[in-house]
Amino acid sequence: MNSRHRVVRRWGGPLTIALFAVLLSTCAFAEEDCGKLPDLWLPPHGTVGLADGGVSVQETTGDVCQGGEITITVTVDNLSCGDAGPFEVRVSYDGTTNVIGTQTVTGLPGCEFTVLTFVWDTTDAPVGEHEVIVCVDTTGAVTELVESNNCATVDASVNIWPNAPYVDATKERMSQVTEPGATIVYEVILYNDGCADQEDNPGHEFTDELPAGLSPYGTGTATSGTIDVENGAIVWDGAIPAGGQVTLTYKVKIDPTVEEGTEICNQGVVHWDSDGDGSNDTDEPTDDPTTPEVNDPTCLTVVFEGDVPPLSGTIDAPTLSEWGMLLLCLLFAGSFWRMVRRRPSAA
Ligand SMILES: [Ca+2]
Ligand SMILES: [Ca+2]
Ligand SMILES: [Ca+2]
Ligand SMILES: [Ca+2]
Repeated sequence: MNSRHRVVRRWGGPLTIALFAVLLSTCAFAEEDCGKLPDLWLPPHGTVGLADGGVSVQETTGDVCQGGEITITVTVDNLSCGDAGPFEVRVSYDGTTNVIGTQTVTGLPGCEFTVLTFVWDTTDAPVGEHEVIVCVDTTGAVTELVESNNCATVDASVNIWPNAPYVDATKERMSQVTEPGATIVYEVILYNDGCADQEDNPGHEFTDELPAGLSPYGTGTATSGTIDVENGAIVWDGAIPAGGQVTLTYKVKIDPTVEEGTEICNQGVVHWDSDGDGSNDTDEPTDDPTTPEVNDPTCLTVVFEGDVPPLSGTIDAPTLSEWGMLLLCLLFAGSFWRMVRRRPSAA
C-alpha cells in the first residue's frame, strides 16, 4: 500500500497559536474559573505545553481497503482559563456534511484538554483520497473568546482503496545522450494500489506504441510477466499483486535521420481491470515522474553529442605540480646514477 505523505493544515491560524502562548502563562496560575470566556480549539498535532505536560494528538491510522476501519484521534483544548460547559465534537470527511461521528464532552475546565477517538467504518465511504476534518462545539453551546478556531484538518490525504485492482504507471527516460542513432533506456513501473490482484487477463496489460523517430531495440526485461515487441510496439503481459509493483525496462533507438532539435514524446498505457471481473476495462497513461504534471508524456529532444556543453563542475585531468615534476626528475636521476654505478660490477 502506498504510504502517502500526510499533511496537517488549516489549524486555527497563527493568531490562535500566539494567543495560546500568551494564555499558557495565565493557565499556569489558574486554579479556579478566572471569569473569562472559555476558548475551545484543536492544537496542531505535536503541540506541547498542554496541561500537565500534555502533547496534542491529531491523527488517523491511515489508508485502508474499503470496509476497513480508520481510527481518528483528536485533542480538544481549552485555551482560556474560563471553564466550558458541555459541547459536541464532530468528525467528518471532505467538508462538514459527511459525518463520521459526533461525541459530547460534558465540560472542559479552563486550560484543560481532552483526547477523543472516533472509529470510521469505511464500508459505505467512497473510494479515493479524503480529507478528515474535526470541529468542536458544532451546536454553538459554548460562548467563546474566539469562535473561528473551532475546525481543523486531521488528515488531508487518507485513502480508501477499492477491493479491486487500482493500477497506474510511471515511465522514465534513464539515458542522457539523445543524439540520432543513440540508444534510450526507459523504465516503466506498474503499480497496483488496489486491494485485489490485477491478473494477467486477456489482452496486454501494458503497451507502448513508439512514435515516429523511435524503434524498439534489443530485449526488454520485466521483474515478472512477459515483455515483448509486437508490430513495433512494446507490450507486456502479467499480473500485478495488490499493493505491489512490476518494473519494465526496455531500449529504443533514435532514428539516425531524425533532425536535431526534434522533440519526441510518448506515453505507455496500462490496461487494467477496475471491477475485478477478469477483463481489462480501463486504460491509464503513464506519468513522467520527473515532472510535476500528472499523467504527462515522457519526452526527449534530439541533440548532437558534439553540441552538448561539457558538464559544469568537471575538473581538468590532474597535472603534476612543479614540485612533483622536480621530484620525478630526481627519481629518474637517482635510478640512472645507480644503473651507471652497477654496470662495472656486473661486467
Ligand atoms: Ca474557539
Ligand atoms: Ca494479459
Ligand atoms: Ca473489468
Ligand atoms: Ca509527471
